[in-house]
Order: sequence, then structure tokens, then C-alpha cells
Amino acid sequence: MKKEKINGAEALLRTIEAEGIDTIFGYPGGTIIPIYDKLYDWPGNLKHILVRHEQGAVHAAEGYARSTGKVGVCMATAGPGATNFITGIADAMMDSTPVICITAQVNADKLGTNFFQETDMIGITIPITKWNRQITSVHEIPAVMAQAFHIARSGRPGPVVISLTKNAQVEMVEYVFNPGKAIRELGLRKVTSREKRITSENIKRATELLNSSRKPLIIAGQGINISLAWKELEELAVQGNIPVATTLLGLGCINSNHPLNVGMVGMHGNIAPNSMTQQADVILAVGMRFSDRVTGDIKGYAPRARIIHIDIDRSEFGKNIKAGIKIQADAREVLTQLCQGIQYRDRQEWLDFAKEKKELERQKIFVPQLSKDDGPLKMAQVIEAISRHAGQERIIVSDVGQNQMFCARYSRFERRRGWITSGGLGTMGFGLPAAVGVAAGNPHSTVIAVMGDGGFQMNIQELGTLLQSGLAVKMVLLNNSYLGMVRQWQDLFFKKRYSATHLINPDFQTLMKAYHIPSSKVATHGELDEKIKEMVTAKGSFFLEAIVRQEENVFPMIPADRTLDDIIYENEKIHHHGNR
Ligand SMILES: Cc1ncc(C[n+]2csc(CCOP(=O)(O)OP(=O)(O)O)c2C)c(N)n1
Ligand SMILES: [Mg+2]
Repeated sequence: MKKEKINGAEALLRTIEAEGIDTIFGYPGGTIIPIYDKLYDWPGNLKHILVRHEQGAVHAAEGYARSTGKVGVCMATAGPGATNFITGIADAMMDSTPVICITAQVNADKLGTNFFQETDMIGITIPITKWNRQITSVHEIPAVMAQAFHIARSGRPGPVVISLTKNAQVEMVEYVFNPGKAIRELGLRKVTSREKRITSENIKRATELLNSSRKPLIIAGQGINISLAWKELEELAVQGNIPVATTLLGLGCINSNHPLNVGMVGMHGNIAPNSMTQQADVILAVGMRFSDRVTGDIKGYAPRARIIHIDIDRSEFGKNIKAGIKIQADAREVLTQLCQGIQYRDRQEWLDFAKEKKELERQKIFVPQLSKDDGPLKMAQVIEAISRHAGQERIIVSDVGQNQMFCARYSRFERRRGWITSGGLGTMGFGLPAAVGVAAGNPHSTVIAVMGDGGFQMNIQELGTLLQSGLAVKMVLLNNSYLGMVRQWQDLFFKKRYSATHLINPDFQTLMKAYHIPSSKVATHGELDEKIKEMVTAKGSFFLEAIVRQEENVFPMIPADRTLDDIIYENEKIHHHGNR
């Protein structure tokens, strides 16, 4: 019997469905119409969410991927549609997010002729993709798509770009999807027995080092979420009685209220884990990459610590911080093995140090930040109230800036994959479209997007996506009429010369009317709890605008290029550091 023939567009959609994906985020155009034509009456489970700008499609795919653990898929037409993907792709690369970005391309026989809307997406995206491939013939589609999914989600995940010429979308093929064979054809390098031996020897050395340590600190990053190592992380910490800090992306990989969780490291991190980094004798870094936002000036980083670095990507070893023990393997596997040899040690003095620093932060930062006074609302108060009212199944998505740091510092994280933010690239405009993707992937969760007035306006067009898709996102706008984080740096390091950071904003309430999104505004403490409750209990999308203090700064802070010993707590202290 002859196998049925289908066209390339249909073959592409079948591969996506076969990989367990139920939603594609995208935007059509002339070169990609054959795929949209197939979507028009697609008989399967695949939904398409029409965004309002292609950047939004990538961020939505990222939100979908990070909140569900699946691969996010987005698509765009050739040329401007494709180049609008770039910021999203770069964002996914920085945060190791598995997305497949399909961009249409002109007919294969027209490549290189400056054909209408021809842009070389392969050339453009080489440095910001884990892998990219141009498909010029229908026969390549099933195998290349299987490879794309494998590469996007395996090892250290990342973005894959598939540039699909128009002829390949319309040519006919006998459809056979054999991912196993396609992945074997990639000829990926296997871990050698020598490497396995080195790994197990290093696990033994690491166990001994941890067992003999008086002041160990685990620093857990996004790798914990990627390798699903939440349980193993907690087990290691509890069995060894070892405190755990997390990076910004690692927030939530251990519960906020866990007695061994000492908080977030980094520029606006908590005092305890930053100070502990400087005092620790052993640091176990898992699935984190010692970003400059975590280390400050690397010359003064963790001066007393021997460092064990666990990462699936060996290019991370020694890139920023040298580690004495390097273990290139899946975080979950390594943590499981470490659990087998770890011994409980009484570390009262060390844990008391953490307590002391926590108390210091409470007095110096939390109490004043959360105290009610006569002035306008503070961002911290809004975030804290959200945590109290929004239920444990909430997923918090943030934008970038002060809103993001307040969100990280004042939210309580009680569920896995419950925190989605743009870390490495710090992409303003990430929040709203990412939340759209989170909502698509998690219809039963409360999805809350916390944004600043600057970042919200960077992808504000995605309100149209909410309107049309009916997806539910609770938007919280922290409106300070400033590009707050840049203003903070101008305040602290540029003598308050607020160049181009003040924003004159539109009337957001009127705007919501135009989009038929129910909305509300809050400006006083008295109303805060009630307004937040109104938002979280609303059916569908809701927009809450909090008018917050205009010139508030996020503290503590470790100024860029300073060491973790140089924590500043308030505006006054900065003047000792001069203007840098
Ligand atoms: C796309 C992009 N452009 C510029 C920046 C630089 N930047 C970082 S934070 C920030 C200010 C953000 O302002 P807003 O969204 O109002 O948030 P706030 O800090 O006031 O909470 C800017 C301009 C960035 N991170 N991303
Ligand atoms: Mg702002």
C-alpha cells in the first residue's frame, strides 16, 4: 500500500503535535501562508495564538516552556517577521530556555537574490542560538524537526531557529516521523567511560569536601529547574544540614519558607547569602553560571571558599570563577549521588550567622520597606500583598527593572516553575507576552504579571493577544512614572542627573477600556488588600495599576564592579564609594 502524501506545512505541524506541544505562538505573512492555511482547519489539538508582534511570540513561547517544562514553539514570516524574533531568541539563549523559532524563507531557488523579505536568519542567529538549520526541501522536515526538539530540550536547553523555505512548505512528501533515527543521525558525542570515571571520582571528592566543611553553602540556579532536581536539592541540604541560596532564576527551586533557604544571591540579593558567600569554606554551585550580577567583582568573590561547580555545560567551568572540583553532568544525577555520601553535621554557628544576617536585613530593609506611613505606596508593599492573597498555585512573571527586583525580594515562592523572569538578558517587555505563554500552558493557575510602566509599554500591544485569545493574565503595573532602575543608578552614581528616565504615561485605565479588560487603580495602603483580592478573584484578565512612590530605590545593593563585601543599605552610604 502506498503511504499518503502530505505537504510540508502539514508535515511540520504533525511533528510539533507528535512532540506533545499543544500551542504555537505566531504571526502570519506571505511566505508562511501555507502553514497558516493548514492551521485554518487543523483537525488535531494544536492551537495557534495570534500575537501582536513577533517578539511577543518568542517571549510567549519562553513563558510556555519555562512554566510547563515542554518546548515552546513560535513562528513568523520571512524578513521583518523573522528579525522581530531576535530579542526573544537572545533572551532564550541567555536563560537556557528551550524554544523552537520557525521562520519562513523565500523559495530555495531565490535564496541570495535579495528577494522580497529575504533575510538570512541562519547568519543572523548563529551567536544567539543553540542550533539553527535552513530547510530547503520537504524531505528534510520530519528529521530536522525531530533534531530541533532534541537539541532544544536536551543537555543545556536553548533556542533553535528553523528557517523554512516556501517551496518546502508546499512540496509533497510521504510522511514518516522517526525521531530516534533522526537523533542518531546527528552523531552526538557520547560521554566516554573515562569521563564517567572522572565524574564519579569528583563526586567522591565533593562529598568528602562537604562532609569536612564547617561553613558550606549551596548556590542553586536555573539548572535545578531544568533537571527537575528540586527534591534532590532539598534532600542534600537537609541530610547534610547545609544552607541553600538561589540565584534570581533559581528562586522557587526550594520553598521560600524552608528553614535552610537563606535567600537570593547577587546585586540585589539578600544580605545573608551574599555575606555567607564571603565567609563560606565550601561553595557547591549547582546549575548556575557565576554571572557578574551574582559575583560582583570576581577578584573579591568568595575568598575563603573551595568551589565545587556542577553544570551540564562544560563551557561554564572557569569562565567566570575557577572551581577546584568541576562536575559536568545532570544536576539531578549528581545531587542524587552526593546524597548517598553526605553526612549530617552540626553547623549551629554557621546557621546562626545566617540568622543574624537575616535579622539585620529584616530590621534595616524589610521593616522600613513594609511599614505604612503617610506617603504613597511602595513597590514592596504591593508585592507582599500579592503573595498573601494570590494562593499557592500562582505563577509570577515579572518584567525587568525595580519591579523585577522587588518581585524577587518580596514574593514568597511555594511552587516549582512558579517564577518566570528574564535573567541574563534583562529584557524589558518580557513580562506581558511571557505571561500570555504561561497562561496558555497553565489554564488552571493564577498567572500574575508584575511590570513597570516602562517595560509594560515595550510590548503593550500584546493586550490585543489577551483580548482575542481570552487567556487570563492578572497584570499588576507598578507605576512610578520612571524608568526606575536606571533612575536609581542615576541617583546613586550620576549625581541625580535624571537624563531621559522620567515618563509621561498615558491613562492606562482608559486604555484598558479600549481592550475590554477590567481594571482598577490603587494608590493607598487602606485599599491595597481589597484591590489585590478583587484582582485575584476576577474571572479572566484583569489590570491593576498601583501608583507607587516615584523615587524609591531597591536595597540592599552591591554596586557593579564592587565585591560582595560592599553591600549598601541606603542612599547615604553610597557617597563613600564615589561616582562610578
Ligand atoms: C529592552 C530594554 N531596554 C532598556 C533596558 C535598560 N533598563 C533596565 S531597567 C530599565 C527601567 C525599567 O523601567 P520600568 O519598566 O518602569 O520599571 P521600574 O524600574 O520603574 O520598576 C531600563 C530602561 C532594558 N533592560 N531592556
Ligand atoms: Mg517604572
